[in-house]
Amino acid sequence: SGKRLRVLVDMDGVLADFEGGFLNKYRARYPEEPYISLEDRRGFWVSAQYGQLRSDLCAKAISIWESKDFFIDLEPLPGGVEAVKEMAKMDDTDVFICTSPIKNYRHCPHEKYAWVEKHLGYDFLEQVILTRDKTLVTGDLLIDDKPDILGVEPKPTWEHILFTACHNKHLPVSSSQRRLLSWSDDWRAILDSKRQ
Ligand code: DGP
Repeated sequence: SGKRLRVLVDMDGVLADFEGGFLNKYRARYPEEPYISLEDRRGFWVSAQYGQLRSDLCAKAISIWESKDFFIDLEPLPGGVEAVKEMAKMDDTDVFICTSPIKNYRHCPHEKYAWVEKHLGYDFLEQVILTRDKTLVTGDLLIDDKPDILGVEPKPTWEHILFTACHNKHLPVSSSQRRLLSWSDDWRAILDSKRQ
């Protein structure tokens, strides 16, 4: 038995359905405006693709996730909450939720904690890391749907596992990068591959 394994799990797009929640609320609020189906999503930044569709739609997109109740209302992605709970019970394993809040802090940080309490329980609040720079957090694995995770630390300790999402599924994965296709994929094997 070696040292403990530390797993960092992203929230939006990995545990919480940011893309689905965004599209539903955008279409409800702006029923007459064009939208981008999840099938047609490309690129991590939702506002960038809406801005390409029509320049004023960038601000309309942003208005959705800056609204009260956007983050707390996000549905869990299939199997994510169950996987994180199972991981946390494994021997020699520490799980943290590592998530970047939006800079408009009126609702987002509060609702991210509330979401974790609602879906994972009060005690899991101990495991929450809010940071805009994930390269500063040490861990063995970072499961995240963002293709490029950059920050001030050029050599982060974690291996980034790219979690498949509507916006990244067409991207060629660099030979060195591993993917988790969904929570039905073999996340246990990925954890085991990092154990000493
Ligand atoms: P993370 O998944 O932890 O890297 O957090 C990124 C956050 O940014 C998440 O809440 C999704 C959100 N997001 C998605 N698209 C955009 C965008 O175009 N602009 C901004 N400001 N945030 C976005």
